[in-house]
Amino acid sequence: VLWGIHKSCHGFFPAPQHLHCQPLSGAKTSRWNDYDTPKEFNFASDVLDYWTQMEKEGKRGPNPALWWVNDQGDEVKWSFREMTDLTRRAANVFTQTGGLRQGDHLALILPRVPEWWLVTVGCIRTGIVFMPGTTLMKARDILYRLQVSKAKGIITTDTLAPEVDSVASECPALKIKFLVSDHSRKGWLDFRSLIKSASSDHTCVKSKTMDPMAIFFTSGTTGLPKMAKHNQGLALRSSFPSCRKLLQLKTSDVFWCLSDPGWITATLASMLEPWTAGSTVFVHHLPQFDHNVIVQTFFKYPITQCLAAPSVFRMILQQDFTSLRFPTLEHTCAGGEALLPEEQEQWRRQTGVLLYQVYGQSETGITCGILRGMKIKPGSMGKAIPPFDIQIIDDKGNVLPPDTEGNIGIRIKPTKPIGLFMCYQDDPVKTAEVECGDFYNTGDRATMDAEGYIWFLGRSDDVINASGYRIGPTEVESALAEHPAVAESAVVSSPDLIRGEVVKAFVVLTPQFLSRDRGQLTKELQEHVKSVTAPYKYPRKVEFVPELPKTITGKIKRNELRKKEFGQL
Ligand code: BCO
Repeated sequence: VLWGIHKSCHGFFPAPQHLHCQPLSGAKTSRWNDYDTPKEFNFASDVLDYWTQMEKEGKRGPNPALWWVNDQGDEVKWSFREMTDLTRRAANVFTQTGGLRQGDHLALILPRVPEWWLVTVGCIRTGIVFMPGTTLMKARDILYRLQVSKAKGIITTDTLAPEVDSVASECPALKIKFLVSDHSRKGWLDFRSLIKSASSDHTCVKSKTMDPMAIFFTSGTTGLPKMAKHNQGLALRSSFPSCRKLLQLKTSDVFWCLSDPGWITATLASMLEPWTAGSTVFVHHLPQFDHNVIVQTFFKYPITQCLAAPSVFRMILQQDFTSLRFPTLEHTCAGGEALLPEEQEQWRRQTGVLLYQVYGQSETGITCGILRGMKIKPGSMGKAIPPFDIQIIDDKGNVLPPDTEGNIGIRIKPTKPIGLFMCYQDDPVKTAEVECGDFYNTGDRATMDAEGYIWFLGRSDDVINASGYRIGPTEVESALAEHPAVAESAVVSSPDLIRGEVVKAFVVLTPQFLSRDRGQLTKELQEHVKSVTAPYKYPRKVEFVPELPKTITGKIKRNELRKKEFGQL
């Protein structure tokens, strides 16, 4: 440890009631309350540069803004000052070298490398809309995203560059490709060397709070992923006192979020939330999940807070570690899928740290949770976090009484809360479909008790939530359809002890494959899906059936298959 991280260390903010961030520009002395919506807001200039100024004035401790490590013993520690310098350079690389402009779309497909933070903030500085995606994607996933978003630029590593090159000719809007690598590649601009030579002189755009900032791809029941577009307000929400009460971060905190950088959780918890509080963002490269590495990391580094999918905690708890008493860990949160009360209790027993639940979607960010210090009701995902007004609604948007099952709805009328997605890009029909009376209908089922605690029950549609990944059945079915053995298939959710749910495919075989060994065919189909689309979507369970249950109009009754999986039929 090169610098002090101690539980006694005080943050910059003197007391919880002052947990707010004052913008450098604009209303210098006013604090943003839970409902404020300033006309202009930019995370880079209003938050990141604020902390740079605090560092310069000696008002922030020596902790880095970003602390990145990998398994080879490499470390990167950047202060806020360095972040400001480097992200200004990134902004210049995008606009001056890349020719990108405010409002252009940039596909961001990077693993957990320090450049991810330069790209995101560089985009925010210029108003370029970044679109994070997981590096598990294959050429067809990338092609779809580039085409549907009309992305002008892409930034990725040399692992994925050949996949991009294999489809680039089908993406007429794509003008510029940036490579994050130590090697060069024909047709690609070398981001690392451009950053070194770029000027750090850059004026941040004066973005309006309602200007677009990012697009997250989210899986739906029908068709391919939708583009949930967020404005700069997503970042502003992190500075609301209510949102800050969720984690009560201090400048001395070292926050580790294990989400893949392709998901909204990473944008929120690996960047916006901790930096709003002036905390340290901790990152382990972690190219593949490894519970041993995670546990060692908690012992080795002074991490004080952590957010991960419940599957991560579950996978750690299922191992036989001699001790999980981490020296500096104070607070842990789980989100992205359901968490069982037994798991919360087991985590508390073994680590001595409480495990809090948070809930959100790509469309919403974190909307509900157990605020730090709030009473935990095991199994509940907590209460609505202002400015969100969450109610349990019926299919017409009527608010249901306590303890009644319904859809989780977020009030959007008369005022749409800041932080909620703007729309599904270029898809007014799907945007309208999720509006239900005065509410945005999340599609998640739950009940709310008399104290406002929400209890998650499941999806109202066919979307599968496997270890925190939301997977649309159509994506998997269309990948399966490409294999000659598959006449047709139906993909549904199936219960799983570790991942909560997994993808299960019911497959009707083509006549020429009927005599083939089923075990071998299962492996072949799984490998096939892994090879044509992001591997987290592959069916971990496969069942061969003579036919699929269908409605009179020929629509597959996935609901029937799912209920059978969960033992309800
Ligand atoms: O199980 P198999 O070995 O057959 O296949 C696995 C992996 O091995 C493979 N894979 C993973 N990384 C790879 C790779 N193959 C090649 N190259 C790589 N780099 O892919 C298969 C599927 O992986 P998986 O992710 O389902 O399982 P894995 O690797 O055991 O990881 C487990 C988890 C829990 C770490 C992972 O599933 C995970 O990170 N889940 C959380 C997702 C998440 O962050 N969701 C949040 C979404 S945003 C949201 O909910 C809004 C909240 C505000």
